[in-house]
Amino acid sequence: MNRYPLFTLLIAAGLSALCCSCATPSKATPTPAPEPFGVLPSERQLAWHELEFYGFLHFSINTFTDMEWGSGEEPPARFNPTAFDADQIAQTAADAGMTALILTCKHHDGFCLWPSDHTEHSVKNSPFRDGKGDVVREISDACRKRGLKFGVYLSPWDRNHAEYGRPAYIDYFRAQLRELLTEYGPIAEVWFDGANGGTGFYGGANEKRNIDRSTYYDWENTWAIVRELQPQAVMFSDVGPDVRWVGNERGIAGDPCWATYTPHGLNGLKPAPGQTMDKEGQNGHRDGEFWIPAEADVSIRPGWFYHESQDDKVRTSQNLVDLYYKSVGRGASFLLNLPPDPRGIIHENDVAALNGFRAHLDATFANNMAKGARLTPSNTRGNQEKAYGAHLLLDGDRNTYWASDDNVNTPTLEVDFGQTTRFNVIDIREHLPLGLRVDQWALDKWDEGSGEWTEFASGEGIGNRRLWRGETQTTSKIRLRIVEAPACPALSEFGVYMAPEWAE
Ligand code: FUL
Repeated sequence: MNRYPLFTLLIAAGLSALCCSCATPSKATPTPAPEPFGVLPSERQLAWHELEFYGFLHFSINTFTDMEWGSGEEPPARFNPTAFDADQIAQTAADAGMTALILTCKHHDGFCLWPSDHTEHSVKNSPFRDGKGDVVREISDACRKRGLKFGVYLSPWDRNHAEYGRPAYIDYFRAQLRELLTEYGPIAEVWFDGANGGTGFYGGANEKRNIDRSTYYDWENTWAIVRELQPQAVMFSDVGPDVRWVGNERGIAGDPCWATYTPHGLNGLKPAPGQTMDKEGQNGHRDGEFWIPAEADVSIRPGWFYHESQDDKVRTSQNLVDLYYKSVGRGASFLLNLPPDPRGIIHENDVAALNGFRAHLDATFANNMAKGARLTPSNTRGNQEKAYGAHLLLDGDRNTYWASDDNVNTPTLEVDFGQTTRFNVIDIREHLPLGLRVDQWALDKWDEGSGEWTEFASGEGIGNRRLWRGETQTTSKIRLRIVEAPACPALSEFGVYMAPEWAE
């Protein structure tokens, strides 16, 4: 039975209604976080998004034979680095600001950089460390020593193996995968190339072996081995399942580059590595069925492997910075290949280009000018400054975010510097656990003369990171406008920077 008289209940109801409608809701009614929108990233993908910029190491017999694709016939004795130094390689990557390294443990020619129990075609039959060496061990250890994550490239295609194209090879491939995933500590990424099938040595058969790319590797069960042994590792291929190819080897993501994607097979076939409409990877799909973000891979030289003839063709620091903005700055990751030379180290010219790249980015991102500014959002979710306020855009924490009320999908954010300010880079990040919530955005600057806002930038999609870089702007305040969004935005970071001029 109700113990309270009716009027008491009415007063209580009135009070709580008042409390809900007043400017500062009571502590008892915190506004819940926005509902997630669309498909969402997994925990392992969220961790991968933080890596942003990392390196590829193409190193194998090709380094010594001046080849890009070895035929598989090369004797292991050809692998003979004269001054292999995993510490120099990993330190070069760390100094460049890379967060991980992915090593070609086995490229298409089948030579293994570790002493696999399942083949003689490996370092154990080379002069390297008198046949007792293990490049995978040395590189993975050197990475870990510096806090770099480690990833493995294991070519599905093997031009050396006699059984390639037949079921026995799949057992071999999987046994190798198990070795790499159990003997070398935590693995951050497993890289499955789409190039597979064709001519090769194949144990002396020297013939062409085509495979059915949809069925031969039985990818679902191959991927299951990675999930079983290294559940935190992401898998890369044309079709994911965790990270997709960006559809070109130029290191350039599409604009926009949605993290959502639906792989489509070629000619109506089931999508599989090497059999996908991979150009679609450049932009992804706004309404994609899966969260499979893009990785933009490119080499610092024309080739993936080292060639002395390319020593004077190393990308410039400026070019590398440009690629950074066109990959990381479009929400993809930047996978830059650094091919060790026949000494077994990263060549001086490559190191010099990386140093210039890093120095430029460090100088650019040293000072976020939004930190000294007054931020005025047009709306703060539930008026809850502490939980959803614009100050959270400046705390460097991806887990906090500025959000607006449900149905307030196009809020604005004014950033008042309090003085005339010059900048040429803007950095915006979405809170990914809540999905891709922004379709269109624009940036305005305040024009003192006319007393009006004028737009200086606009774009489609934000995602993990959206970097705008352009003409230097001079103004005392700017405004971010969310122009179109299917749900209230949740932005985790906002930055305003001045990139230095390049010295001639
Ligand atoms: C391609 C390979 O064929 C190249 O040799 C290189 O490994 C590149 C990263 O992927 O598909």
